[in-house]
Amino acid sequence: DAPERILVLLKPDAVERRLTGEILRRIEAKGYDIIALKLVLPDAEVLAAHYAEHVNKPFYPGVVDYMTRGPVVAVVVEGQRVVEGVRSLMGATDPTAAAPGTIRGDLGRDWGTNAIQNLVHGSDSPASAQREIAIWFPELDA
Ligand code: YYY
Ligand code: MG
Repeated sequence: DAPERILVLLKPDAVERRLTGEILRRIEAKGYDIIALKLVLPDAEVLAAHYAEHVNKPFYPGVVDYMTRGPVVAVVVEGQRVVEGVRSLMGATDPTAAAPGTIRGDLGRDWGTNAIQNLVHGSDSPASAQREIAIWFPELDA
C-alpha cells in the first residue's frame, strides 16, 4: 500500500515557546518520515479553508486570533497508519486534560485565552489529511 500521510501544524504557541524541535523530535522518534516542511504566516482565508468544519462555531474567532498571531510550521508526515499514530502522540484537544506522555499533555496547559492553545494540529482522518495537504501544500503532488 502507498503509505498514509498527515498534515501537522506546529501552532504559533509552539514556535513562540521554542518547542518545534521537541515536537518534531517526537514524531521522528516514533519512526515517521517528514516529507515536506515550511514556516508560514497563515491568513484568514487559508484558516477558513482549513477549519471549514469549525468556521461557524463560537470559538472560531478566538482560533483565528491565535493562529494568525505568528508563524506556524506546516509539515507533511508519512508512514503506515500515520494519522492514528500522530493523533495518539498529540493527545486530547484540551491540553490540561491530555494524558501525560502526549505532546499536548506534557507541553501544554490552559492559559486562560479564548481559544484552546494546544501546540499542534493533526488531520483526523486520511481523507481530512488529503484535503488539508492540498490547502497548505498546493505545490505537492497528491
Ligand atoms: O482535532 P483537534 O485539534 O484535537 O480538535 P478540534 O475539535 O478539531 O478543534 C480544532 C481546534 O479548535 C482545537 O485544536 C482548538 C480549537 N477549539 C477551541 O478553541 N475550543 C473548543 N471548544 C474546541 C476547539
Ligand atoms: Mg480536528
